[in-house]
Amino acid sequence: MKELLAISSQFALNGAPIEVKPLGEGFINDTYIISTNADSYLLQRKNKNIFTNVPAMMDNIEAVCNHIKAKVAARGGDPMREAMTVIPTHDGKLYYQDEQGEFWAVCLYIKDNLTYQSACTPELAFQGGKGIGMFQAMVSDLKTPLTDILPGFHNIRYRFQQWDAVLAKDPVGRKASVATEIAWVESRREEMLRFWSLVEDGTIPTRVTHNDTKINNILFDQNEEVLCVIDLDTVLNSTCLNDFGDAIRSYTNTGLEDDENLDNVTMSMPIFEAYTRGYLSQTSCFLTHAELEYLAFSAKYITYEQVLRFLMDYIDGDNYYKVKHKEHNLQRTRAQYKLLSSIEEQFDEMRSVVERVSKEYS
Ligand code: GN1
Ligand code: MG
Repeated sequence: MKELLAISSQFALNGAPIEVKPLGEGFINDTYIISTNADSYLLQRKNKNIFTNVPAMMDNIEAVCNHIKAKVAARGGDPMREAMTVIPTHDGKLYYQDEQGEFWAVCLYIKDNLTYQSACTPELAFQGGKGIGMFQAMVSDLKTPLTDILPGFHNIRYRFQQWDAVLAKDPVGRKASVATEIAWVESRREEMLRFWSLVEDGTIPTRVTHNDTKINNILFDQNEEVLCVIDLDTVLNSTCLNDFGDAIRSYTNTGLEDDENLDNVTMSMPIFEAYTRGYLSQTSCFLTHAELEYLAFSAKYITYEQVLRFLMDYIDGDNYYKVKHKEHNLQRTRAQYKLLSSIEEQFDEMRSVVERVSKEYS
């Protein structure tokens, strides 16, 4: 606590820090809430193994925040509540590096918000879709070039390079025990690469995107309407489809991301339809025909990618994601595969929903 208070006081807060408490359960960073007698702030230790260029990451975040603030102000909204605010250090840096070489960053805590771990109602899913749609629309004319701080993040060709290397090495001898799960990944390799080649050849455009659109990365207001999109660590140039697909992976799951009971896990069609409606209400004006054509497929793609990433980390000996027990990454793999199977079963209907809803907005 004393150390965290000392770190907090490096930043230009309104008032002196009184208390610092842990918050949330992110898989990557460590997050705390700082209280002063005037305001509250989020303090994060950025995971430097994953984010190898924190200064560039913070520049990306700052550029996106400022751009969104200007848009919110122009439409008469409250830029301090509807956009994130990065708090610099006293010497004007967007991060603080401590003596151990750890990187810390602070942003304003937006009070009176609601957050959810799952989309319990179609209304909430609609709001979430609207939130990411608005985010993409607002950043669509961002002129500041973003640094690619996570090369290949949602690029399956790159993920296969990592995958092939980890399997060849089999560093902790787990490979033989997960032959069934490895076959799930391998049997879909070509299908996923075919899709990604459309991004590589420009058929599907690249835009400024969020890249981590889980429901808990959106703040809702007291009326359960979208307030602000948070966790901008992964803002990158990628395809809008990845944002849509990752949201569907998170919102439509009737179980948990790591559910032990696979019977709990299915893709909920009413939630899919509501999210799609919210998302397209903001984006149908700029999405291309090719993007709409592959919107439903993106849910398959990102869920598949997540199966691969969890399984790869399991085989690699749990180096990337924080785990709560030895088999956690395998449990996550199986739950995400169950979700993928449910998406595959309902895929034709998902495509029809996208077609129907996009006509409503055209
Ligand atoms: C990670 O830490 P968190 O929950 O914001 C990950 C996402 C994964 C997600 C799985 C930088 O996000 O890509 O989809 O876990 N972020 C990074 O829940 O790898
Ligand atoms: Mg994140």
